[in-house]
Amino acid sequence: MLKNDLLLRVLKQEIVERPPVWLMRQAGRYLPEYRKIRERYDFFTRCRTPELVAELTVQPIDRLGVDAAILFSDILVVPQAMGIPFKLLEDKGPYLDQPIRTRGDVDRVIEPEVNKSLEYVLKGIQATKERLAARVPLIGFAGAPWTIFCYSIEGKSSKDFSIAKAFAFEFPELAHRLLKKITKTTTAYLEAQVQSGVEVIQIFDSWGGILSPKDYLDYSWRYISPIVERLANLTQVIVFAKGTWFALNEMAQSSAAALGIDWSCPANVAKQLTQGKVALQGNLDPSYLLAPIPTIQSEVKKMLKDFSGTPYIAGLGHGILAQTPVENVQAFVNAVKDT
Ligand code: 1CP
Repeated sequence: MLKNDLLLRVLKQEIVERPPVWLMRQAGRYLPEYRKIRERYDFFTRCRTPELVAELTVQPIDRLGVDAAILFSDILVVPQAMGIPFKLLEDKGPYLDQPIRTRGDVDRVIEPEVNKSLEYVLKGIQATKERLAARVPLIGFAGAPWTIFCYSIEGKSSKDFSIAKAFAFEFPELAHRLLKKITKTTTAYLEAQVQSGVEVIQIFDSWGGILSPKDYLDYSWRYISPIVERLANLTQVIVFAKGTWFALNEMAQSSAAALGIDWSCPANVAKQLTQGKVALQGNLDPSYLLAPIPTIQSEVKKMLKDFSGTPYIAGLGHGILAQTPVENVQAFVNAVKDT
């Protein structure tokens, strides 16, 4: 039994004493104890070493007192296991020497045995569960197929992923073939995470919002949806698809327990589009955590008021920025907990 099951209760649409709070990228560079480990081990070594995964996952629990842990890992471990050799360049982010651009490239992408090639993540989950000692639930995650597709074709981060979009629209059959491979692998991977002990799954579609409403349904939601339906039999699923308020109504018809909302969508619009069918999670602009603490406190107050009356998880509309002062992150968490 978990000592703090606020998040799980909200995901079951139960009435709770206060909204649970956790933050995307709560393990990360804003934390001095994270930076210390970062000096000694490169990024994917941190992801591949179960003791480091456990340590980095638990750091924000110890320091901030948030209501959930999110596994320290990355969405790019999935394409790596599929034979797409992502690197992470200091201050540049994900990088591929040879992005996927041809039919041959798509054909060479493998559908791995996830229990083998991603065993290190599953071991990381087990090590983390021990360290957490049932204090809070552990959230596992994966990238949405569309977001993984974007990085794999573009080969790096981008403002608009114009190469990935051009590929999708020029070679739709090839694009869908790759998306299907990613979907199959991601489904198996998330099932394995649940079997290893995560209590909640979040799917990150960081780049869903670069698509038009029609193309979002065709290239992204079409692949997220079967993952959600499959995983919902095993656990509670949160879908965070940034910039896709236009699809909230459609997504709320799924078996997702919650939808992540970013700051481009006001609470009342999110509520209206989802009609109480799912819990809502979000949605403060992470840049507000760079403002003075009294501003953070009043923004949290407004946010909680705006989302009241519906099952709700307090958080940000995207990840914590690396330059955020820890005291400000703590002030955000305290402001939610003090309500
Ligand atoms: O120390 C460092 O410089 C590494 C920075 C870092 C961290 C802390 C990266 C590289 N990944 C992570 C961890 C991470 N990534 C987590 C851990 C749990 C937590 O939130 O605390 C999670 C959930 C992710 C997921 C992730 N990786 C996403 C989806 C969420 C989002 O931010 O939109 C994406 C798009 C990535 C790709 C990625 N990995 C790392 C970076 C810097 C990026 C983004 C690059 C870009 O902007 O395109």
